Amino acid sequence: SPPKQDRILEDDAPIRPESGDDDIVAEIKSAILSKIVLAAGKDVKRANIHDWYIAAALTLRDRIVYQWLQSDRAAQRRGDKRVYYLSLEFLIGRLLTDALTNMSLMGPFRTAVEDLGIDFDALRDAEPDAALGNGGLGRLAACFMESMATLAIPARGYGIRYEHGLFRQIVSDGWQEEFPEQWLLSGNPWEFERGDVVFDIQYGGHLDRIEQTDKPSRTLWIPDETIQAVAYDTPIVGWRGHHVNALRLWSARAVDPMRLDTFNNGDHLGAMSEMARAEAISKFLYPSDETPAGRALRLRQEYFFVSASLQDILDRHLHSDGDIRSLPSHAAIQLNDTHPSLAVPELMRLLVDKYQIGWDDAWDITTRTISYTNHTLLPEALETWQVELFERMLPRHLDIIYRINVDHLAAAEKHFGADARSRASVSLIDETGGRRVRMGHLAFVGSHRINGVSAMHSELMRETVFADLNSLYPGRITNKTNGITFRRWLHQCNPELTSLLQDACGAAVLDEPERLRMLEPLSDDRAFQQRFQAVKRANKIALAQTIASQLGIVVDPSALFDVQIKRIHEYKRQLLNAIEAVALYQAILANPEGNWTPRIKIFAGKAAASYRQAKLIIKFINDIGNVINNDPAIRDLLKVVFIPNYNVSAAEIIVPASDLSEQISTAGMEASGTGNMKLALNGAITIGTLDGANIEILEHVGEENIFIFGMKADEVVQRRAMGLDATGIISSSPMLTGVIEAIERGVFSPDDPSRFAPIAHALRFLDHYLVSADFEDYYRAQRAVDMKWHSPEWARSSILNVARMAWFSSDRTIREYAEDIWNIPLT
Ligand code: B1N
Repeated sequence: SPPKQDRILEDDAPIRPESGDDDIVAEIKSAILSKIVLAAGKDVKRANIHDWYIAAALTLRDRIVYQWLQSDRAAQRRGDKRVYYLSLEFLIGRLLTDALTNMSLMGPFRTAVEDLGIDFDALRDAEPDAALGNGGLGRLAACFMESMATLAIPARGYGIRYEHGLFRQIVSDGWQEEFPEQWLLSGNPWEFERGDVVFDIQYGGHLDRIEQTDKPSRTLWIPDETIQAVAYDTPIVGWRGHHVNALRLWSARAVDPMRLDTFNNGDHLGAMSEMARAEAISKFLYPSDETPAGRALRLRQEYFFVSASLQDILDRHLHSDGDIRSLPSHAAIQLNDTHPSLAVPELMRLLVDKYQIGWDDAWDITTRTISYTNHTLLPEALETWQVELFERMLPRHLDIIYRINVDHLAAAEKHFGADARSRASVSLIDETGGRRVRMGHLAFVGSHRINGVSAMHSELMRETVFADLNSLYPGRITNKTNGITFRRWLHQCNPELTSLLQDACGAAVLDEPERLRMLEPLSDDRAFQQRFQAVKRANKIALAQTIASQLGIVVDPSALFDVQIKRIHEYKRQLLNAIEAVALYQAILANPEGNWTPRIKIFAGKAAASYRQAKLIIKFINDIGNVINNDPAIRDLLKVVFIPNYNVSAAEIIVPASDLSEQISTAGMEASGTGNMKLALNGAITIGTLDGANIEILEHVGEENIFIFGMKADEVVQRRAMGLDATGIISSSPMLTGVIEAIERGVFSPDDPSRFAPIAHALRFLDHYLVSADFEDYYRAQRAVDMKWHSPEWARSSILNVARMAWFSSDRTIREYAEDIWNIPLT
């Protein structure tokens, strides 16, 4: 039973209703049963697995809420500085197991559920993934939310409550097909709708200039469209359940649900058109990952969530402090990439237009509050918006951006002198070929800190895209290498390994990952190696079962599981991996008696719906798999498997079962990568290029425990300058020649021999991603993998990877943000 009302109101209210550990299982059981009846409105006998999941989630949520309110009250009382993490994406996955682990209730809940005759795993699987993100950027935001809660940093995530998350991928005849995702269809037990937290968001219209005697003129924005943002809060529980933060997601709705006059005139659909236009804003996640999503609706989404969040932040600050000018001491606003860059002009607008603060003071408040994380330097992914579109949708913001640019360009002129090139390169407006607002520049200029996500990436920021801005504002760029939460990516997804690690390093390893170092002396210990390998094998058997049931493909768990799981993108080079499979296939056919290492090449990932070449690569992987897997001459020495609909829950099964981690992006193109960290933490050995965080993984695990190949970032730049033609490279590689010719002959597409002509053409003449150029060295590195697989060195390296990954915890990353960017002291 809940505590008495008056206790709840007190600041030192108990964490949750007191109860002895003995009756906790009984208490959970009875709570779940009453939720079935009272929340689902059903007889227990008639409850289906989904009802059981909802009842379990609500039971757990009740316990979290007490802790949540307590965390908030404590932060409020202390007047703590808060972090506001603005992100267009949060790739959360399932929450039940996350919250259970962190609340230390996994055991009692499992027992309670099974006592009630319900299969706990089925109940867990009844929860849909919250897939409100595309890939690494969105998952990083989710890991950061968990780490901030773990470190008891008062923080709130802000984003959009998309009704449909990332599309569901179906692979049909080898082709990707996209279907809408429906995570909210049967309700979301985690969230609280805040009917009282609603903000008006305005668009369009025009500006009026008001001249004032003895004061500077004022600008009045008269918008012509208003919609509303409604808050939904989801609690995010930190490790050990001590601290809980909120993820606040905004949903869009029309001010009026319909126009009654239109309806009464018989135009029933027309009457609801405004509602449809408003609701469209939070309808879909843009399925773009480092590909341009240049649509007006995307800009509407960006402003929608930025404006709602900033109004909310300022309201809350004024409510608790009373002085708008003290904002920078109480709030740190972190922009996750440029998607929330409008925070810069929006904060200025609110300070200047609404709170009547002078421009210079407002600018000082803004830049001391905001900071910006850059996640990509790919030119095609750098966000810009046409000035005309901006002017139509957000005229006041464009006006403010121009005004910011005036002061900024004056500073640039002082710094660079009359150099027109530098001036043009730092301007907030790109004037080359149609005027466009540069969102990265806007975020940079409006921030006190700008960070990259790996050491090399941050260095490249200073040297390339932001070189001139860096010279104008030296010292603003800093590095914060990404991390991952070990709670989800080790404790939860790999419980067997976790308990082995607790045996070896002590139970405290759960709280102090540095203790993983204690594995080092055990890495040569034969008995320990065997226990370690037994865990891996069990995880591989589980994955093999998934593959068999989903795809009808039988894979041998004793083969090497070679895994590439991430968005499909040319720069990530799934194609390099796939053509290596073809080369290996041909080599096995040519020498069937060779000492081959049985391998399962496992791919998973989604391609942006509009990205043709990436979708063709998916078809290619599936088609080569069809040929190779069904060729009796191969005798199961090689299999190629594409697991459809990759998402967080699929990763949680694949990661613990991986032997080899493919991190093979063209050097200089992957800002960091975080899958590389998840796989290494679970004992997979990396084969990779010197790119992103791979470089830091190399530094930590040591060169004998990783396979590095390929051109380095500066060599990539030089090679491209020589042209993209790979004819010379191909003619000096009989193996690559054989692969390309087989593709061109239609060996893998007998039903349509020219299907993969665009792939062969790119390999020959448009080798922008250096797939052909890196092929030979990659093949060599793969054969070194084969050699090592057969020696005890494999287990040793695998253990040493786990032992040396502690630094990649997102707790470490968040501590660095707190110290260098947010100025939040940690105890
Ligand atoms: O962000 C991750 C990094 O680990 C990856 O290396 C990086 O590729 C990824 C536009 C992006 N960069 N940019 C995006 C996502 C969506 C979109 O619409 C760009 N994603 C990354 C975390 O730092």
